[in-house]
Amino acid sequence: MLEKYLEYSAEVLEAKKAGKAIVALESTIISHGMPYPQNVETAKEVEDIIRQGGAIPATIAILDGKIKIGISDEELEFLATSNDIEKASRRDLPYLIATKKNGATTVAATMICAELAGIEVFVTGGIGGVHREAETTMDISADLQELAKTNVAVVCAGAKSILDIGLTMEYLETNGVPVVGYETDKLPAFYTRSSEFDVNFRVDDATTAADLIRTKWELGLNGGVVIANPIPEEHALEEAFITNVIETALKEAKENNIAGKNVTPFLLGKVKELTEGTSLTANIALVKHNAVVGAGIAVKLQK
Ligand code: PSU
Ligand code: MN
Repeated sequence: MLEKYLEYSAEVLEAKKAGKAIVALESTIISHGMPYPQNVETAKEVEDIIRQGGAIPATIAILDGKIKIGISDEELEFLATSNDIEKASRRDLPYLIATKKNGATTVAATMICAELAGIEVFVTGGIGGVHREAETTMDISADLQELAKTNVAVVCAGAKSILDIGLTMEYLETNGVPVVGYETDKLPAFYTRSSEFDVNFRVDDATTAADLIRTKWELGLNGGVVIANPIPEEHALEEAFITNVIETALKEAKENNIAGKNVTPFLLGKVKELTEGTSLTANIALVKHNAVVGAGIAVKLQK
């Protein structure tokens, strides 16, 4: 029944049969997160890092209404250059699939598709969360609800301070989602290695992370685990600089009455524009670092 919706790449299918570790990757970062050609280059490099780490990469996207688990070079190029790719979160999947459209999967949608494909680890840049002033806008990313119920571990560099990071942590706590610092006590804030918030738990190696994830699911405690891995020191941005940029982006979003699924892309686009490439370099570096850590955890989970 489900299988008719899924289409595996040859590499991923072979890995599944052989019982190899597989790591899911999202496509919003390709279609809406980075400019061309850096988006294609980064996606390929990240896939290679995962292979070097002993796992098989599965980039996930919706193409012609099929849930792609692993994509070809041509499909990657298409996702990276076409203007016709919807940002696809949980809500959008049924429509895009039923009407045979294209979609770049968010963290929430990638988690859903990864679970359908039996993939336990997912590597990305940053997760969505509770937006600032959510107490009046009610803007809370569907990523958080997905983390509450879908059994996929998400390796990321924390959450950007376009969000209310404190409220995001509260939401995750309410929903029983452990936020685990990878070699850190502080919650990373994407461009910076730390924030004013502590992680819930710290682990210093892939084995401990994998043990925690496996234990959660064996106990029947459904939902994700956030593995928060700080950006490498040499690529971290200066905190005052990025705070300033984010404040400006938030102000412009408000002035332009941006709402719904456009909020996050608008804010990310503004940050990109205002930082003239330094944020892109940082973004590429942190995703690659997350790939190293994610592959390591996936390999341990498979044992
Ligand atoms: N945060 C980032 N980079 C991103 C996103 C969030 O730092 O690319 C993307 C991810 O795909 C995430 C989505 O799942 O935005 C969240 O969108 P929303 O807030 O509309 O749920
Ligand atoms: Mn939102």
